[in-house]
Amino acid sequence: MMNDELIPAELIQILRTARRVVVSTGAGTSAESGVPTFRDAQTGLWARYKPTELATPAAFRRNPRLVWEWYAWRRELVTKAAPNPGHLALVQMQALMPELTLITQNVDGLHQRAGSQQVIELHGNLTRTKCADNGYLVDSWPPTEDVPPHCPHCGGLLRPNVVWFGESLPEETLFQARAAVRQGDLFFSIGTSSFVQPAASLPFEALDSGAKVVEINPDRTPLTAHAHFALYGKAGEILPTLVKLIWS
Ligand code: BV8
Repeated sequence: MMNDELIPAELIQILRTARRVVVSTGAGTSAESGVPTFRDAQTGLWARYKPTELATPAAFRRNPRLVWEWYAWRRELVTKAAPNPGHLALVQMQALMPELTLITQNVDGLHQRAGSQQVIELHGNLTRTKCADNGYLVDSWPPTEDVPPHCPHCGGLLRPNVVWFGESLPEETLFQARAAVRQGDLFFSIGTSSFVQPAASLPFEALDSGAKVVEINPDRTPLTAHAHFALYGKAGEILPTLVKLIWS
């Protein structure tokens, strides 16, 4: 918990009266679960690769085995990770504010494991696998030595069900996120460096719609100067404090 004085009373008042809250999270929300963010050096084996060089269709075409193994390593890491107090505070907020829409750039599924409902996953989910050729989700395949394994339906290569750099976000997902942002009266940007598009535009669309914007991040980002409130700190500390202050 962080000390209450660091939360402006005006923000508490706004939160108590907000009707439609939109929360948009990035990798920093999972940092306290031990899942490395994109800005941290990828630990160990992956220290020599940049995510933006691995999370692309070209990288998969060039070296499908390397990309598949990178995701297998992340899947393993994520499976062992547990939701942190920040994830759990968002579940409490959604229970207390049924109109709360949770949008995430994260592909780790930790919001759902914490209990959040109707999570809008802008960039997919690395615990789900799809065929690189026909795009169908594949939840099981026969044991094989092949890396990546092959689609049991068409023989194409399997890949993680995530949106790579240079790939468009699923239209319906982005449409849902933008509709929620347009109707929201309060927008939280939590644990994101606010660089990756089109996710990074959502808080600005919220500002254009007249919503109040709150950023939670230990560091400054391109959004900080435009946000109504910038709470400098960790999501796992600030969010539980917010929940306590609003509903105590
Ligand atoms: C697209 C899935 C159309 C894969 C990911 C317009 C302008 C400029 C560039 C572009 C543009 N439009 C498109 C682009 C290109 C590109 C892009 O944005 N590039 C970047 C590098 C500038 N965008 C795309 O390609 C998107 N597609 O626009 O389609 C199109 C089609 C063809 C050609 C062109 C365009 C698709 C983007 C999706 C990529 N997939 N993930 C995978 O995960 O493997 S992105 C991936 O990286 C994450 O999902 C996430 O979105 C992003 C990392 O960002 P963050 O989540 O913010 O994490 P980061 O590590 O950066 O920051 C962590 C933050 O947390 C820090 O600020 C830190 O201070 C803070 N923090 C740390 N600890 C804590 C904390 N905060 C709170 N608490 C803590 N404890």
